[in-house]
Amino acid sequence: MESLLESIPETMEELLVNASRLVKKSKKVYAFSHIDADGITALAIVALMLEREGKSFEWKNIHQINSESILQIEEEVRTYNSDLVILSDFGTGQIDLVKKHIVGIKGLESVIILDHHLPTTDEVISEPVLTPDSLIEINPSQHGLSGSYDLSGSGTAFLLAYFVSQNNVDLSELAVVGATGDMQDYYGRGFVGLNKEIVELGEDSGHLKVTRDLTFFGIHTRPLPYLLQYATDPYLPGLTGAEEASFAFFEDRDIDIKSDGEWRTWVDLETDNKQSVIQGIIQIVLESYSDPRIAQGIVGDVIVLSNRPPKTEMRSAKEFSTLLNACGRNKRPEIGVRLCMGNSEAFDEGRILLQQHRTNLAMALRRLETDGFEEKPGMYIVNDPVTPDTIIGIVIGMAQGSMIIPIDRPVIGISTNTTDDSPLVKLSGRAHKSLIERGVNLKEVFVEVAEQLNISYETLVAEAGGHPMAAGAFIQKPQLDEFLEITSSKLVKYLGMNK
Ligand SMILES: [Mn+2]
Repeated sequence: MESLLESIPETMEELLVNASRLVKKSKKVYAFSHIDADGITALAIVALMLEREGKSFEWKNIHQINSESILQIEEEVRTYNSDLVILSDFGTGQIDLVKKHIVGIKGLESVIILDHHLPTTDEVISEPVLTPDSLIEINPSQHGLSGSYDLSGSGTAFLLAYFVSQNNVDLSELAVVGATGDMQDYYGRGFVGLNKEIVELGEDSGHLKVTRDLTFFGIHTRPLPYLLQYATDPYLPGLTGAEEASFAFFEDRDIDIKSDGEWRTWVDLETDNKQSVIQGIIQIVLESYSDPRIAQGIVGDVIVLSNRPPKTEMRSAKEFSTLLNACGRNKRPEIGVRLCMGNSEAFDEGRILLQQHRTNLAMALRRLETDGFEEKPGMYIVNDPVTPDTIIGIVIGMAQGSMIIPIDRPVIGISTNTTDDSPLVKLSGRAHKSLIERGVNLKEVFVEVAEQLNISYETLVAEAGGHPMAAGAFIQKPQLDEFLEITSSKLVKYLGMNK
């Protein structure tokens, strides 16, 4: 606990102290958050904090804050007559909209932003606001920390909850689930920075356990053969997608895949069986990949939520975050928030959504395998009018993870199947970490291209944001081709390509 507090930069701590004072003083709070696993857990943390403080509050997930949705937020805040608004996992990149539409609403005393995304423009100096309390923005990236691996949106929300009361220490679970969903442990193996401090706090208070185990998805829930058949990180040549081979793999090693007629999962295996499976997998990986680090990544830190029911998705940080993403991607993020808050009916509904989500992903991948992708200078393009904008990013990420699309260039997915029949086209970009190491920053590219177009058309034609390895943009249809052209020429420069 002390080391967590010591690791928070002083300037950020000041803001947290101030924000927790505003939370305690508030009477009616409206909390808004993003729809992915990080946004959902952030909102659940905020809602549980408010509930425990005995506040009246409302909450809502928003797909994203833009010039349209801000009007809806404004309307809700006015109608509810709240004195405090909390925005989590977004807000920094949209701070001008927040200032223009939310700050200063009659009766509203303060707005607290809990975000970890980088600001969209370089000018971080904000013009003076009405009173010092009217807008507090808490974002690790403004205090010398990284919002990509030191702290997520849910982590920032957790810090506020923890400053409000140390009884909220159990919410460290949700913070770690959110950070996992945001792939904050992707840059290396395991968590670093404040994320690591939060994991340790969760361990010390008996809510989390970090074990060294197989890092594959589904070790708590998937029947053994399907653990291999559906493995995509990494793709296992000969096993991924191969049902018979995946069954034979266990047979060859004399490992029962069922006990008393029930499927066994990875966590049911005895240590020596686990070791023989891991050896077999490592052998396949070493034979198929030139990079030995891929084999090293097969075993790593796996976070177990020790107080959650065994053999459910809630037992592991990785599966829990996937369950929440499934809720968000199926346009039911509120189910995710409720299940985080302990509602068991919501948990059952969430599992159904997860099943649907898997079916949607599998279908989208199959379409991609059949229809293929386009090759452009500096990038690959997936143009799929069927795949919804909410999952296009995951699909292109999985396509690269499972080698359907090569990883030597960023891949950009185009989706016209947008939420609410919006006239905008959604672009989703993914860059493999080897490209990030070479200096590729997709978020920067998208934001620069959007700004360039907005200036040249003298109106808002594109909005962009995200992270170096995973970025997104919304674009007016007529400007789509131009956006892609400029992006392509910028990426060619980044990659040092001459074609
Ligand atoms: Mn996030």
